[in-house]
Amino acid sequence: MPAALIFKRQFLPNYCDGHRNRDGSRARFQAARERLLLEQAAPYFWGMSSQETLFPEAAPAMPDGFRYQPALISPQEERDLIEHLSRLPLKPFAFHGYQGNRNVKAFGYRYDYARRRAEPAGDMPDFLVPLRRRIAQFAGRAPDDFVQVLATEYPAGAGIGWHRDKPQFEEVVGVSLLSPANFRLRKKVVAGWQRRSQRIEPRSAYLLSGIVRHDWEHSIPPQAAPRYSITFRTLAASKVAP
Ligand SMILES: O=C(O)CCC(=O)C(=O)O
Repeated sequence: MPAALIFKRQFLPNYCDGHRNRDGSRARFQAARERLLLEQAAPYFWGMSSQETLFPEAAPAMPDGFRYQPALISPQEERDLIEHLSRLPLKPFAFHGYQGNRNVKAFGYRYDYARRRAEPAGDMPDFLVPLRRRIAQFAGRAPDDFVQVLATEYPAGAGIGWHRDKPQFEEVVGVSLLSPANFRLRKKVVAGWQRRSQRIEPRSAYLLSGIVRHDWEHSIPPQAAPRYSITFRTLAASKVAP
């Protein structure tokens, strides 16, 4: 059966029993109605299989190694963490003399951009211990594996550009606080970029490991509302400064 006829039968149930003029031609209003419905529905039809037209389009799968966990912590835990974070001596992110519009504080290790290495930083504060236990459970690792923590404050209008985490670090778990964000992923392919994204809600966590951590870049576009993130990282054993 021609595609156009399948389309008409599917989207225009009255197609076969429309009003007719005396001479047998279809009444004008019926033809106009048909045209309108065709215009509205055609984009959903062409290019899809007849099976797909029955269901909304499914979001493409996220890359291997990406996991997302909504509601990892409670609203009260979120409030307590924000209270602690707001008292930390956060400093503007600095990169080769350029200052980003987000504010950060590293624990365990910090990345030195001038020397291109991870260097020891101050101990992780006690208030992060229960959260580290929770994210380790989510990641299926021991809490002590997560030896690096970065607290980041994004004021309204701030985001983070496309990047991969430094090779000194391995797995990354990020916890979001205060407002949602669009976590974008991209990977270079022959014809351009393959792209994915995940809306990350406050109190949620995401994991980057394996393929998504090594082969994909990630970024967060500037947002209207302030947000905090706490990212925990394991070390890539052989790549740490002696
Ligand atoms: O805020 C976030 O969740 C992303 C942080 C990030 O990509 C980074 O610190 O490298």
